[in-house]
Amino acid sequence: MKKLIIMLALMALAVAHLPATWADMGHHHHMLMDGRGMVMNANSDKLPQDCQALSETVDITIHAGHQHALAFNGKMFAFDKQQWDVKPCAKINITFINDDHIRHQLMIHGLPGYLYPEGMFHLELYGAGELKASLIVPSQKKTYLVHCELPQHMEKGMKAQLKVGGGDGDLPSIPGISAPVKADHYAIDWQQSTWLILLVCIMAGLLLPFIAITFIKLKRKQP
Ligand SMILES: [Cu+2]
Repeated sequence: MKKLIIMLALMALAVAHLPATWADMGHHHHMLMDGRGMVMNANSDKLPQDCQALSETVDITIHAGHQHALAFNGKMFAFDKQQWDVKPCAKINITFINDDHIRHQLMIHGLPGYLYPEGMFHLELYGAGELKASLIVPSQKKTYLVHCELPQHMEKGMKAQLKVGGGDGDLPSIPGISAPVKADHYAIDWQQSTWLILLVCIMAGLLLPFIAITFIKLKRKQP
């Protein structure tokens, strides 16, 4: 009987602790999830330690999708802009819009870990849709990486940069902004047939004026 009471007491204790543990987990990771997507580590009110006050509040709308990559050769996905500039200690209200029907993320890296676990601000949409979330940046002049971490999305163009106070340089491989670390190489496969096609094209190019002249001469001779 004593054992049963102890067991029941332990079970009651465990059940009582469950919601607290869940709440704690949710709080620790600052995570919001629903059927459309998720927001991790949003921060609309906590000032970084090095900021006395907010310098400005900026609203930024960021589109993600295949159509935004059309401006860049060889790219598949992109954001509609590749760079944003804000003041040190700025609050940024982000509206993230996914124009595709596949998953895309908007991740900002290198933020202070005491406000953003793992230094990361993370928005994600599982398909077309819209999400809103805010963050506050520290005072340091720094360039932050903004990208989509899904396999190959960054390599295929979904990479941008957020400059605070002018930033500390450009990151590599930002479409339209900085040179790639490894440039795409479209090699020509020089086979016998390639040479033959090239030769035929050159011959045709050389012959064309003669054919045209002959044709004109023939036409003039006609009464
Ligand atoms: Cu993506």
